[in-house]
Amino acid sequence: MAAKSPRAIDRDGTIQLPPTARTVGSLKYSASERSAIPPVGSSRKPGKGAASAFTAGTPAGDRLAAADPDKDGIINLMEYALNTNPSAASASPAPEVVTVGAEKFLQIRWTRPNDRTDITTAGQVSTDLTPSLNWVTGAGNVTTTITPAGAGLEEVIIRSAQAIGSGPRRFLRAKVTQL
Ligand SMILES: [Ca+2]
Repeated sequence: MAAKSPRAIDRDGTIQLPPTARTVGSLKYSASERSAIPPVGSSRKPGKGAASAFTAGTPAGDRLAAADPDKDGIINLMEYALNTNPSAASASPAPEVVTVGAEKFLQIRWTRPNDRTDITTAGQVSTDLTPSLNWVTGAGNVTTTITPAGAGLEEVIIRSAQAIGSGPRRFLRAKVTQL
């Protein structure tokens, strides 16, 4: 396995995937290895649903934002952002190609509870996968829209602003930052 350097990405989790016109590539996660990040998804406010997203008895170390106790490659912070179960291996949202007018765009889309006010979620694009060096944001590059999606839910859509086939290969990812 090629050595990548998730260490360059601090205090965040990412999803990144190759944007080709023909395929929807596998999702890749890179994550902070920092261990001082406080747990996420483990102490929701009263009345906001489950007290913990973790299986009872999960050690404190496995509840840290950067931990991955179910070893599915998705750190807890991203599990929280994606609304997947941090205690059971989960599938990540499949990348999609969406048609807008006559053009096609790469996007990532998922639905989650609308109470994720303790994180930010933002799309980024890059022409390569050099960690943290070439990832860019901005409406001219990528859009991130979060809209209501029914009772207590919201839909996150991260979409490349570059139509497929209209420029160089680009990678797309969701960056989640704990506030
Ligand atoms: Ca995990």
